[in-house]
Amino acid sequence: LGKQPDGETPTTKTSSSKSHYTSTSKTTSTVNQENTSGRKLDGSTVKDKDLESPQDADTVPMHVVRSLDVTTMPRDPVAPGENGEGIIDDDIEKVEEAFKIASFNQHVSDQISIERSLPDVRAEGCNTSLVGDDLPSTSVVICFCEESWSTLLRTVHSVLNRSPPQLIKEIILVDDASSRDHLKKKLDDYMKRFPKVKIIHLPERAGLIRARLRGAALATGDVLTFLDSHVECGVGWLEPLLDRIRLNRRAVVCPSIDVIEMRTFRYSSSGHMTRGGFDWRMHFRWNTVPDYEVARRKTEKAPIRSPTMAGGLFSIHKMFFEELGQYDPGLEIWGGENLELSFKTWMCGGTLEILPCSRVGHIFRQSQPYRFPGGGLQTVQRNSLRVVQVWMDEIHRKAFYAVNPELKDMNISYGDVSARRQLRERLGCKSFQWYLDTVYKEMRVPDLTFQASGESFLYNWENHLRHEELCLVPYFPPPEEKRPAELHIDWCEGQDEKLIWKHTRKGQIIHVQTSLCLDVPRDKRRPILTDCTRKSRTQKWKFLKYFDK
Ligand code: UD2
Ligand code: MN
Repeated sequence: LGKQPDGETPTTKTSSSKSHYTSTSKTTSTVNQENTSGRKLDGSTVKDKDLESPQDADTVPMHVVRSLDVTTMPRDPVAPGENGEGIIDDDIEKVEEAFKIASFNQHVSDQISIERSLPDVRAEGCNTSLVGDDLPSTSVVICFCEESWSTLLRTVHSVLNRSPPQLIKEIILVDDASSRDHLKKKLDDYMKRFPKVKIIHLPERAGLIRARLRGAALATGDVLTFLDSHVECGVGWLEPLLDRIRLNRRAVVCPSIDVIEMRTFRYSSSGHMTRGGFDWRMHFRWNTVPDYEVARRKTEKAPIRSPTMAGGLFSIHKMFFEELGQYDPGLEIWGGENLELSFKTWMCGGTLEILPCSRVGHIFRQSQPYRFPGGGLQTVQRNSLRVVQVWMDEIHRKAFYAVNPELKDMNISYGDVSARRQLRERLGCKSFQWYLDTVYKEMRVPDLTFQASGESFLYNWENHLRHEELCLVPYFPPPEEKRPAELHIDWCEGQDEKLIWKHTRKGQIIHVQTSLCLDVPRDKRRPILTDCTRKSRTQKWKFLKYFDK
């Protein structure tokens, strides 16, 4: 701490004044959460012509991206946390207390400079990449709720220090009605020294989705860049993002998200081989880049096409964000908006990429330091339902309910989605099946014909006990261990006979190939396979629900 920030320099002329990046500030300054129809304010509903990519995009003058982390220069290289090192803190009481407040080790964070240096973990060749001279400018929107002081400041300083100043139109901090004292006047006072930082304090909790919309409405840059409030941007993080949008204004781009370990604050690379997906519970998932995408890309540093984004860190042209109807303002607090934006980006004419040349570290935490007024699970389920109802085709909606039968019974009200469906219609978006076939080829739609569903397994008409792509199979320990057959889960693909279970009227679940029964004998804690002739009570099973064919 105590080092003078050096990121703020007088604004130079930005590219927004250039002809093919017509400023959109006029149309967007009045955008509020009611205007989410995807319709332009002049009433036209056709796709925005200004979003067509400039013809000369790849013949313009270029320059080499930033490769030197300027903040490493005047500092003590052995100070705590420098170069992304972690700190092991043995003060267990303090650490526990810190986790209670922040859901991460705030105690360690407070010991690390808010301008600490980071390792350059970009993919090979990134530090000599060329980017266009006329990059669009960006407004960085960071919303926060109950964020810790040191992590919030480190976020803002990393943006100021590691971005070419002329590209940053402003940094908009949206305080989502936090109650903590340091996020009020103290924050306002601190940020006064940075003319580019604007703060809005929302009087009432909006949730991260509507808070972002409030920030976006104030933005005057060409591109919106969203960040979480506990990140650290790496050297040269911004230019690759803006360069992709310069080439294609319907490109939505994410930095590679590195990991700031929540206990030690060690910065570690997430590599160059992951992309976003989702499962049929509508949870975001990290997947290994599949072979067809590896083959398409010629180098390690090439953009990775990604079916979905994690949600927190990305850049999008402001006009494209508007064309897509921004976010569904009916989404509450947290969750679902990442899949909504991912689905419609692909389905409605855009692309979504992760850039191995742009690195931003994020503190992944296990819980949140803020409350969910409507209940955590309920809120996320309701948000997911809205997204499913609007963006999936009939067959995928059915698949979703089949994997989540409890949702049908709970009859959760997801509110009115007609305006969002109209948006999809008006934009002439492609089908969800097209999206799966084209950008998420390895994703399979689950078999819808289940005969029964339990808490964690579905029993389909092929007589498999399935959990998504995984199936229940017997496992036989080596004979010398003299242990009974156990159960494992394995990929369902290519297992054939091994997967077949017969559920009898009396309740037994028989593994057909071996004629053994699923059992949890009293003295065992886990299910095993035993002789069916025991006919014991511990061999009787019941699913939560049974279905007709
Ligand atoms: C991930 C995303 C997050 C968001 C979320 C799904 C990353 C790294 N993070 O969860 O951005 O897309 O998935 O919705 O991809 N916040 C508010 N008001 C609220 C709740 C949160 O302002 O009511 C802020 C919060 O302070 C943080 C940001 O929104 O800066 C994201 O919340 P998070 O960090 O708790 O979400 P995360 O990273 O678990
Ligand atoms: Mn986060």
